[in-house]
This record gives sequence, C-alpha cells and structure tokens, in this order.
Amino acid sequence: MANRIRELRKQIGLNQNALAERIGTTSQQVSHLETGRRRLTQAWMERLAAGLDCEPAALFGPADELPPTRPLPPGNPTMRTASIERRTKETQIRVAVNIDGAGEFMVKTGIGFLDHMLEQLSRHSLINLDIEAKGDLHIDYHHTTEDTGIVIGKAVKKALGDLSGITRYGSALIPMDETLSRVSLDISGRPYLIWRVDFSRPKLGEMDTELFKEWFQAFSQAAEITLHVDNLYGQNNHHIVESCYKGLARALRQAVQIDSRKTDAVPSTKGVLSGSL
Ligand SMILES: [Mn+2]
Repeated sequence: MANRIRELRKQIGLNQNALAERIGTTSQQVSHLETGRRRLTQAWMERLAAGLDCEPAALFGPADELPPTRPLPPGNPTMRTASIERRTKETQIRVAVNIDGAGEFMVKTGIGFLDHMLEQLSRHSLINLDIEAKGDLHIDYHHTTEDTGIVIGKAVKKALGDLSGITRYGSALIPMDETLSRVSLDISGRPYLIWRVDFSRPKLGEMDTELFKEWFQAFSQAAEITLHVDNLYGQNNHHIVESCYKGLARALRQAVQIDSRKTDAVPSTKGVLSGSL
C-alpha cells in the first residue's frame, strides 16, 4: 500500500531535507520511506507523524480524506534533532541525531566493530543515530574512528542547543559478565576526557584497541562534555570496550533528559553552561 508521506510533506511546505532535519534523519532516509524502499515501522511512523504534525494513521489512506493541517513553525518545537555533514580529504561523514528518539539507528562506517559500538550507543541512550561514513580505510582505521567521534559529538551538541532544562549530569555502572565499567559525565561546555581503560590485546576484529581512546577523546571534545571513563575490572577486551560505550549511552540518556522540575532554566548558577568554572 502506498503511503502519503510525500503528499503530507508538500501540504505543509517541507522539502525532504527539512523533514529529515525535523525528525533527525537524512534526506535519503526520507526518500526511501516515501518510496517504500525502507519499511515503515511503527517507530518510523511515529517519528514521521511528529515531523508532519499529524496522527500516525494519517500516513496511510485515501487522499480525499486528508486531515486539515496547519503550516509548521521553523524548527522543531518538540524534538531535539540535528544533522551534520563533514568532508575532509580523509573522511566524508554524515550524521543525524534525535536526542528524543527511541534508540533507532542506521550505522555504516565501514568498520564492523565500530558499527557494533555505535549501535549500542544509540540503543542504550535512546538517541536515534543515523551515520554514514566513508573514510580512508585503506590506510588504517584511525581517521574514520576519530572523525565519527567528532561528527557525532558535534551533532549531539547542536541538537542540545542552549542546554536549557537538561539534567546535565549522568553516570552509569555497566557490568558485562566478568567486566565492570563506570562512566560519569557532565554536559558542561567544558571538554575533558579521563580514560582509565587498558586492553590486553592490540586488536578487536580488524580494529586497533588504542583507537577507542581516540574516539572518546574526539567525542568529548566535539560535544563539549566532561567525560570520565573507568574500567574497574575485566578480562575480555570486547566486554571492556562495549561496557564503556554502553556506559556512555546510559549516562548520556540521564544527562540529556529534560528535568521536569526545572524545564526552562540552564542548570548552572552562572546561568550559562560553557567556558570557565
Ligand atoms: Mn558485543
């Protein structure tokens, strides 16, 4: 059955890019959803309905029963979304995030293990994450790993805007079998990484284990987050790094949450989050 996404989108005067921005995905995904190349799951229907300002059921049905719609104001008043594209000689990366998502992801970096980690990040933070990266993998995985950290960090920062209403702090203790890791963070505007994680093997899959610190460093700098990552104990290198990504996800989920007791204020006695202490 054909859907009416395109029709509804045109009715409120949005192009594919604008709708993509609004729901935290790429225009290519919107195109796939419109043509049916991408399956319209319940979660996608809810995102699209929010972006199109209609009920999910309105995405289907005969054209003559279109519900009345009103033009939307620019930007999205309900969801914190952003997309960023970054091109260098080493990498080309597109990222879209929706902070108020459901942990849906479309991750393609060309590095299998990194995809696995970024999928965990999305799934456990509930931040929707679409990422497409093309990097100079024929050299090594360094640039692609670091640059995905930069672009995801930038997208998260952009989507969070002026930080008003956020909980700001988050922390998580994540066990995986024999491993336990702790992640604490402050969405402070002050980038800082403490990384106390050691690996006993140089590689996981095709990936150098030393690159994980590079990713966390890049992310914390670009997102302007103070981030402390400690592996308290553990033996299995896959568990060690995965527990760090899951910890980041869980801590972020807490910290980006709108604090219902103080929804409109920036959580700082300075009235602004950035720069000096
Ligand atoms: Mn795993």
